[in-house]
Amino acid sequence: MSFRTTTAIDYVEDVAPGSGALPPRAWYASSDAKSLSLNGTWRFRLSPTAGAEDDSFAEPGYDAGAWAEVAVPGHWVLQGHGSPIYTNHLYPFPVDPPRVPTENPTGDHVRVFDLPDDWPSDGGAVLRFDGVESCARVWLNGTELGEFKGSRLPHEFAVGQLLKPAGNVLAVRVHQWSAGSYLEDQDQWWLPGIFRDVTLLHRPTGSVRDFFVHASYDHVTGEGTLRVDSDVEGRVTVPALDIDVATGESMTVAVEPWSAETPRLYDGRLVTEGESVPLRIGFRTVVLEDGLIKVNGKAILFKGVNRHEWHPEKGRALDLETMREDVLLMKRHNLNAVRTSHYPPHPAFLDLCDEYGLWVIDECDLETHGFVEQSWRDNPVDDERWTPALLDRAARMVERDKNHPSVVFWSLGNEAGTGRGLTAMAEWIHGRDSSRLVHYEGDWNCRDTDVYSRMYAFHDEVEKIGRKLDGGTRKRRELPFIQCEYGHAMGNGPGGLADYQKLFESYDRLQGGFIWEWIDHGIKHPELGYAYGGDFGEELHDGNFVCDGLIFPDRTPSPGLVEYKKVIEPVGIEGDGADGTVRVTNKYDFADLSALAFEWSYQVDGETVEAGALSVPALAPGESADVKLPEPPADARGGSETQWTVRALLASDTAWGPKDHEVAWGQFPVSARPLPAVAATDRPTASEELIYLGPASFDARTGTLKTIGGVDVSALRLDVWRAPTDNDDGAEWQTDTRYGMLWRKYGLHRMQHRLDAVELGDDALTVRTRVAPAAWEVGLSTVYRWTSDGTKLRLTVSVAPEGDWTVPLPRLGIRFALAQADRVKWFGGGPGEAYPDTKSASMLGRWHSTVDELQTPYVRPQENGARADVRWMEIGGLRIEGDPEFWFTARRWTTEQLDAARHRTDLTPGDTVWVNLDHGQHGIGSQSCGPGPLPQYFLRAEPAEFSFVLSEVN
Ligand code: IPT
Repeated sequence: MSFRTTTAIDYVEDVAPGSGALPPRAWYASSDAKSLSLNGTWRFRLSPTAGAEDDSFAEPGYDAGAWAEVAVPGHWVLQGHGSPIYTNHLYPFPVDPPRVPTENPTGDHVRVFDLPDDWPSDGGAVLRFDGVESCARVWLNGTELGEFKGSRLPHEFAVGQLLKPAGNVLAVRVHQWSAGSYLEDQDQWWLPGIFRDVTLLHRPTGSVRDFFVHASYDHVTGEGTLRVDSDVEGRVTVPALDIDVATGESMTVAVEPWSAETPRLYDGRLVTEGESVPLRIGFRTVVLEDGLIKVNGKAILFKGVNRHEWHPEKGRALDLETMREDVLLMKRHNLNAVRTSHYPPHPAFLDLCDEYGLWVIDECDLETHGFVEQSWRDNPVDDERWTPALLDRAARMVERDKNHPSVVFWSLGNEAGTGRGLTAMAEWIHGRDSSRLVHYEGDWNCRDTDVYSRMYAFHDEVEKIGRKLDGGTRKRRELPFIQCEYGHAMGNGPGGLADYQKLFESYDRLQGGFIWEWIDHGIKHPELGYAYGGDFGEELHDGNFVCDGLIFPDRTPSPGLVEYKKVIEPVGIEGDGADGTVRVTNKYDFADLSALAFEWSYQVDGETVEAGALSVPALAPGESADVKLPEPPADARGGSETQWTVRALLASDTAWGPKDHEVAWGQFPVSARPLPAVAATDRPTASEELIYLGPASFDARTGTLKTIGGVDVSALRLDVWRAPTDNDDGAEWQTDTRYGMLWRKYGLHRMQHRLDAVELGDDALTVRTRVAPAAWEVGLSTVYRWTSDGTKLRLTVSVAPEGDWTVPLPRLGIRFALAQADRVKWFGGGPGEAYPDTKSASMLGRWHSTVDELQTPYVRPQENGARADVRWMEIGGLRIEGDPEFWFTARRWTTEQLDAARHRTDLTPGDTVWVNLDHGQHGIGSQSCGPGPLPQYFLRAEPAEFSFVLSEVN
């Protein structure tokens, strides 16, 4: 017997978007119509299936007093009811569209509310949901209003006729899984709940319903044209422009245009018979012209990031201050663009983008990535039954967000393959809004789009595209190129950003890109620090692939953001120390340099001896000037390393940054560093147990260093291992070699040190060893040669690879343990972490820190915290000078412990400090989703020799 019953829950698996809701419209705040926020504490009951409970809870009089409580906006799984699930692209349920599992966590929500005393009795009212995941059915005072899907899109219901002055019962049934889930397969946590605002809006008679602000800019005449279309007639005023016109009528006046760099907004008003609505108007024109994306007549360069909405405790329920924090952090780090991956954000975020100035690619709430596993068979975007749902989603995005000047592109969605549904969306969007361009990455033929967009294309391919040698369809060949995702910021990295930026700045067709992604989606966890995939016992999960942001879950910038800020800085500062000039280039697209103040400083051995203001002309975009630096300070000591530093700072407070905030900088050497020299005048002597040389003692049997003066040093030896980064490990689908895996295979984490000889010579102690892994023929013949002038100790390490090395080395240097150390001082790159392909932001100078502060707390622990180009450092009573410069890391745990740790809390600091002094580090790359390190950043197993001069600090 086989049958299927038709039940009241069929809507859950219906491909239709829903029923009962009002048509979509612009999201705006009225100046005079009342509204009532229904955010707050709601009664909550969780059921295991969609039909476990009947709908009697929606009846007035139902007593939900014994139910639990949840905060709205919020996700119930982050409030103690059930658990979050993280998958990247795999559906966490069987793929059988549009069916969903019987086990379908369902949250019944009830809120009882009174109308405020001054709530008008005339007109109507609308109940608005800004976001509910993934499917909701709604009742007010026992009357069903309808049901909807489209988690990150607004839905409104007309409710005026149902409202009572007091005791209104709003009941919402939310299902975690629905047909809509098939359209929402974004790489993020699955988090059911009413996670955005719920608001009751009074709609006075004669109020505005929907309106469309058309505000274009003619860069030839300098005039803007404004027309506000409204489905309820009224007048439009903009006092600063003397505009007072009827809706539907155009007016052209001289204006200052809006751009992300100069976000000029004009306050205006739309007044209808029943309502007054504030407008914030930005005049700008976006076109595709000469194969380029142009705004106000100029080609723009995106320096962008993909932003998911994330808060470590609240998930995707963000408050305004968190959104503002994101925007301010972006502006302060020189970003100019956001792709709202992969759904329209909370609408207030777009207000902030208008206000502070960010180009926005507004992306529709659509992704069907899991169908890739079946070669896209049954993909909803190529199945006409789903097209109404796709068009509904497109309309809800466009109508909601159409009045934001910051939005320059509509994106159809992400990773959904190709299909007729996408084409239908693009056609509808182009028809509805011809003032913006359409983006979608998934179709490399660009059938429906106005830009050729790719993700994670390697540098060489990007260059080929820049040179227009990539072929492709005729249409594609005429389109500009962006990387909607690149620079995968998972863990330590991404590397290679500067190399991308060089390409973007060299070829007109390349109009920049968007780093993946803004923030680590770690969930605050009492035992783990931050939880990631698998930490909630998920049956399927993708681990820490969800922690791949430029900022940590608590919004502290990670080194990747600091690097990106430097790479995309809007002012080029290149100097020539020898002739004392600096070439300043304005890399903005619209702004001149008048908002910036320039400053020069002169460093001797990393210490600033003199500084002053540098007068730089207010260069127009694209212009350069050679500016003469002052005479170098007369008292600059001879025989030292000297350099210039030139910085561009905010000349005064701006909306997003204080006066003196650093925007860009450059450094250039004047005289080179004298290398440390130690005369080998001391002769090693031996007792039964110890060998003595200068200030040091060694174990007589093994030749291992024991003390330098009063400082105990132990376990000093060659080290090639680093705790693999996410980028070292690479993603399993990567086709090119993943060295993190091979390093482990070849045993670089378990190298054995064979002692071959301890030789006491006239002027040196020489220790000969062979460092090699069990099971393999490869090895590193390693000689430690110690000399001294009686006060200082010099170690020269010579390394000669043996056998057939097919992998680069993770690192090459020495490591040792200090029984005690805390404060660290150095002259070299800083203040933050750097690796060969992530060191643009490493500034040469004198820095200090503590061992604890040197650590970069990646959510999944891994190699971190190296400082680059170090001339000398002091730690634990030792002074170490490098010949040549070196890298260092220092930690209160071993590399092996770091490697074994899965969460921050697995690392327990000990007193012993492990110091690595490296001659080389392998590049970082972006192979967790993208290219590995470029060849020039490889640390190849090659013969090497490097020295350190060690002495006790007095
Ligand atoms: C790409 C996705 O668009 C994005 O959502 C995210 O998953 C990112 O990768 C990796 O973190 S898809 C990529 C696997 C080609």
